[in-house]
Formats: sequence, C-alpha cells, structure tokens
Amino acid sequence: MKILSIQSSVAYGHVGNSAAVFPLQRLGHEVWPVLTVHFSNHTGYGAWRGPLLAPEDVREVIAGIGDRGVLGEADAVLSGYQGDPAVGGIILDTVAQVKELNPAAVYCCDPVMGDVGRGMFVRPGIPEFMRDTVVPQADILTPNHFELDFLAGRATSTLAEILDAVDEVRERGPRDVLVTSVLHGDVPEGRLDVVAVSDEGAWAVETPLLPITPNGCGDVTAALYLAHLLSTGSAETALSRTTSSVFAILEKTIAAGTREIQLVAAQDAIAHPPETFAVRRLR
Ligand code: PXL
Repeated sequence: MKILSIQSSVAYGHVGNSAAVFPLQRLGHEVWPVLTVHFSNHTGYGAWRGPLLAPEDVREVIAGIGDRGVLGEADAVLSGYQGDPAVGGIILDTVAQVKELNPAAVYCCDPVMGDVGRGMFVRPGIPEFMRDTVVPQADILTPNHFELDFLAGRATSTLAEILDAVDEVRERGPRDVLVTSVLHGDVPEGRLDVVAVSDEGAWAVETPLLPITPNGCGDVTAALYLAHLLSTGSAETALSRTTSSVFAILEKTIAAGTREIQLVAAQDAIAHPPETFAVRRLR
C-alpha cells in the first residue's frame, strides 16, 4: 500500500508522522510523509522549538507530489492532529484530488480534539470544523470515547449507547469507526474496551487500563488500524492486530520507564502482532 500521511513531525520522540511512519513501513507499506510542523519534540513537554509550516508550504509539497504524476497511486490519505483549519482545508482538497484519480482510495481521519479528564485541547473552532466538515469526508474514523461523544452530541455510558452514537456518526460518512479508550458500565474496573464497527458488524477487545497514556499512542493506533484494515479488509482482524501491537508498545514503554513510546523496541510486535486479546462480536 501507499499511504500519504499529513501530520506533525518531531525530531526527538514519537508523535504524528514521527509515530505513524515507522510502524507503517515496518508493515511493508510505502509512506509519503507530509509535515505540518517540524518541532524539536512533542508539546506534552510544555516547551518545544521549531516551525509550524505555513499552510501554503504544505500545499506546495503535496502539489509537488502531484507533479510527479503519482498522487493517484495512493491507496490512502491519513491525517491526525490538525492545529490550523487552513491545513485541514488542504487535507480535504488533497483527499478529493486523490479520490478523483483513484476512486478506491480511502481517507482515514483521527479526529484529535480532546480526551476524558483533559477536555478539548485543540484551538477553538477545530472541533466544529472536524464534526461538520472533515468527518463527512472520512472513510475511516478513529475517535476516542470523548471525541465520539462530541461528534454524536451526547454523553454515552453503555455499550448500546456507544454503538448508537457510532451508527449516527457512520450515517454521516465514515463506514469504519474505531473507538478507543471506551469506558462503560459493563467493563470491569481497571479495564477498557476498544470497539470497531464496520458494515460487516461490531467487535470489541477488552484490555487492561495501563497506568500511562503517552503522547503519540493514538497516532500509532490510527496508522496501524488503517494499515491492517487496508491489507486484510477485516475490521475484526484489524482490531485484534492493532490492540495487540499497541499493548506491546505500551508494555515496552512502561518497562523502559520512558516518556516516549518504544516503537522501535516493539517492532517485532508491530510486524507480527501476538494474539494477546480475544475479540468479542457485539453484533
Ligand atoms: O499526538 C498528537 C500530536 C501531534 N502533533 C504534535 C504533538 C502531538 C501530541 O503531543 O505534540 C506536535
């Protein structure tokens, strides 16, 4: 597969493209990383240096790929955290251009906006832009539970309510939805569910709630889910492989005691996901 990934880049550590590119390559895919920022490190440190790319520069880089005549070879466009609605517009223009050249291409959007306990952490206006303009163009969407609730416009706390909210979002465009960090009444204390819904059904994997939520974890999750969905065509398999690889990355990160996810150390679990968790069919 060839994946055009429009995301942040950091020199030190792993978020955005610096979290997505290596796992995709390790799975054997070609990645065309387009950078939206080039920071020294992720913003979780509270301080960082380096430029935000001007939206026009991002557009230029993509136009240059177009000049090579290869944009239509892309199987997917992947986007994550969007700091600037102008870049969001460029991503949507690119998706439209790629799909015109290759109608089978898909757009995978990680609608990064906020999280439980932290609330919304993106600039004002971005959540509404995501909900009203970006999500309807996405084929694959990877919200966390908090983001799903915002997109559906209500708080969900049972699995039935969560599936209803996913269906409502799916009616607006994305056929494949992966909901991460799902907490609901039926998950035991100290556990969480990851839920995948497609036209073929709905599945969940229950994992232990680990004591860390490192920056970049969501970026790897979205990239792996896209890659496994593209290569297997099965949401169930993609869910199983993605959760097992991400769990292995988190375990290595805890063992190393680092703030940065241990992507390289976990590369074997990325290439050959161990069958760590059972997948439940929800419907
Ligand atoms: O993981 C999303 C992300 C993207 N881009 C930058 C970030 C982060 C998370 O910390 O700092 C620059």
